[in-house]
Amino acid sequence: MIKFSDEFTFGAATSGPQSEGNFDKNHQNIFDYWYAKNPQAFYQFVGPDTASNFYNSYQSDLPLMKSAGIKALRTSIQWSRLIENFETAEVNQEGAYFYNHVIDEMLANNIEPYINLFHFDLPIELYQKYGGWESKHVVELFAKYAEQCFKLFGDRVKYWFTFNEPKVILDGEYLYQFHYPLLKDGRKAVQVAFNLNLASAKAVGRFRKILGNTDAKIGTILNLTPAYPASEAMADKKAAEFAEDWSNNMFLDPAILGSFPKRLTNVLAQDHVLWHATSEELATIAQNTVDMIGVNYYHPFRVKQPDISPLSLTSWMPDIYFDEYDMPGRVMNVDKGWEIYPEALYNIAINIRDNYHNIPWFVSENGMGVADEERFMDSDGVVQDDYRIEFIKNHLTALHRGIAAGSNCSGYFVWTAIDCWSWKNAYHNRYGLIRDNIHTQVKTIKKSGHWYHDLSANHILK
Ligand code: BGP
Repeated sequence: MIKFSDEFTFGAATSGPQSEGNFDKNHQNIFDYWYAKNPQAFYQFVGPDTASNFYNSYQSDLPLMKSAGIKALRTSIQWSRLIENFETAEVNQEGAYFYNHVIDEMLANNIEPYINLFHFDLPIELYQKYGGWESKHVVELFAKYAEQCFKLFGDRVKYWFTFNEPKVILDGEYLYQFHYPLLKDGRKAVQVAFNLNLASAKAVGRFRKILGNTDAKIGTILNLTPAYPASEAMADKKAAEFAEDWSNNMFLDPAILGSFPKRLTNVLAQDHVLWHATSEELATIAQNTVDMIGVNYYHPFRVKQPDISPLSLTSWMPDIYFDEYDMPGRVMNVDKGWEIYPEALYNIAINIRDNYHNIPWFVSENGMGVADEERFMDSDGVVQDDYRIEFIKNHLTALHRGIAAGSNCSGYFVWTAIDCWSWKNAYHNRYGLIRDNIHTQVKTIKKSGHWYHDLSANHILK
């Protein structure tokens, strides 16, 4: 039996583009655009147009979430819904009406809103006109949009986040071709990494001006994938060191410490791919660090020395310095293709405690995506998802050890509340505590949702 403190928050996470549906939106984001252009890129041709219909059903979805024990909900505002004119950040009134009501309904249900400003959903116009995050002009437009959000909703929202998983923007859009525009360009990825860090810092700066004298807090949400070497061999350890800097520290360091890891910038400079940055921009990053961090954790990052030398003639990619390593005997979620390794959550807790000023943080996503959950439905239509309960339990157990060791973690947000649309995978893998029948939009609490309700009521993990 493990006891979590009374202050510990049991929540859930989702995002605007994955839950709302496209209803009444004036602008397309990159996923809306990509789906319209190439629906076959998405599992069973299912796009983001309906998602889990949150736009129309938030008034009934939120009480359902409450019944599943969710005390705080992290979701995101869609830039393409809230803003009418991206240059001036003029607000779209219908968009503002929607988010105002969602926030009010959350509060009415005693669900604390955790609001994120960007979850992969770049307005397509900004890519077409400026190259999206490759452009510093877009960085400035993001800061203007953030400012509007703080002004519109800052009277009720206490927890703000600039980005979700900036690293995945690099991976999906600029390196490994799983998000539009499907590029493979290591040099651009490096610049985008800098620009995203700058955009986050600029938004933090606007936050300090507008909400700085309130009790509101701002952070960023990072997917941390601790890098473990395949062996104790020096070459494997070096590979893991680079993977750690590239995947985790390139975002953790500027967000919390205000500067980039020297070990990484040295390599990038030596390879002639280091980003363009002015001293003024570096000062903006130094001066605008966050109050807290959200950590999305799903799987570890096991690496070994690359099969071919980094000196080989090839275009620059970060993985000239490491190969991924499939550890024999690892526990897998085969449906998603991710290793299950709860211990990493303990390692993350200790890393934040020891290397990042023990900054306040929480698990902003963790969960298990499983295909064909009808397999596990009982005669009442309730998914008997014992595997999900087991997954959450094991991760909470590792996390609790980190907290007992002094790490400043204040909550656990499961991904996700209601089954939602998962990018290219659409509805292939389901993560929810609540099942969504996507044909009827009837939503039913799974066994894990009932279990989570008891957990969040008692704070006791049995
Ligand atoms: C995270 C994203 C989420 C969510 C989750 C599950 O990287 O922040 O948006 O989608 O992963 O992954 P997937 O949807 O690819 O199964």
